[in-house]
Amino acid sequence: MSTPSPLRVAPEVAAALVAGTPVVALESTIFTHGLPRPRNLEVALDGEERVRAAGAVPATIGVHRGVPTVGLSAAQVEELSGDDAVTKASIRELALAAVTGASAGTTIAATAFLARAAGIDVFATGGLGGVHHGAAATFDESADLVAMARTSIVLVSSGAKAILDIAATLERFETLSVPIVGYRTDRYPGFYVADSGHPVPARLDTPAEIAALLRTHRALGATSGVLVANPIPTADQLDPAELDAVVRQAWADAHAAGVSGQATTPFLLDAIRRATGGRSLEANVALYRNNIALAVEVARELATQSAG
Ligand code: PSU
Ligand code: MN
Repeated sequence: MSTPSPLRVAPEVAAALVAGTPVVALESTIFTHGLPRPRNLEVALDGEERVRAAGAVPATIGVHRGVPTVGLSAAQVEELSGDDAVTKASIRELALAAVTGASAGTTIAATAFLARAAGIDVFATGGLGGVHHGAAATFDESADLVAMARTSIVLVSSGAKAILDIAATLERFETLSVPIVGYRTDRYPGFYVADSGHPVPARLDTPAEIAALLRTHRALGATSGVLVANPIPTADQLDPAELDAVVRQAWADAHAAGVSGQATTPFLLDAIRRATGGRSLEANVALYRNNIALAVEVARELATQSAG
């Protein structure tokens, strides 16, 4: 006997996919673990609203009471955003959450995985996971890396999170054969800042070209995702010189507190928020909105190109 799929796709999302209406996937770890309350809920619902206002359908993805869900309702988003018992699920925790009936925010890795299972082509987030500093000794690199190597989806982010070893992250994506394109930039973005200090391997200037890239990648039989690196608007970025010192201090605090594993990323983001008096939070929200806007345009192009 085979196990029926435990995945739930909201009727609105399923209908949009059938009709060729553009759909944009949104993750839930960003609001369950990445942003402080009550701002987390506000940002999550505002993100959905922006997708709708641009004429697309949002699919916020997470695990609600054991059900991996593509297209959480507003009530479900609210429940996940306010509950301390909600865990952080990467791909390996999905079945576990389903079996135990737990609620979980899904990381980029798990969100991309579920989005693809539902047939979604485009996903917007804030900052991508990657290789942590000291990974040569700790082996701590995000499951986002391997997931993007295996999942055929366009992910719009503002680069890897500033807390990461960016050079090592870019090397790993090269090894994993994941295309990375800068959107209207030659520099790889640095999450809270527009330039991480590293060049981006390639550049595209229009949503239509990005859509064509995914379609051509698939047509060649390539199975990885496509990373679109969309820089934070410079008016919204943090001071790059200040950020450097703040990130260093956040890491020192994490070591002193003995933080490791899944808790590392949320701890660092929160330490940076406190150290910048909340300005990193405003930057995070601004870049997330900017990524959602681009993701909608890419989803629209993909919907049009498939129809044609
Ligand atoms: N980007 C943000 N805020 C977040 C994250 C990314 O702006 O909270 C989350 C994403 O869900 C990402 C996860 O997948 O952090 C990476 O965690 P880790 O390094 O433990 O894999
Ligand atoms: Mn990790």
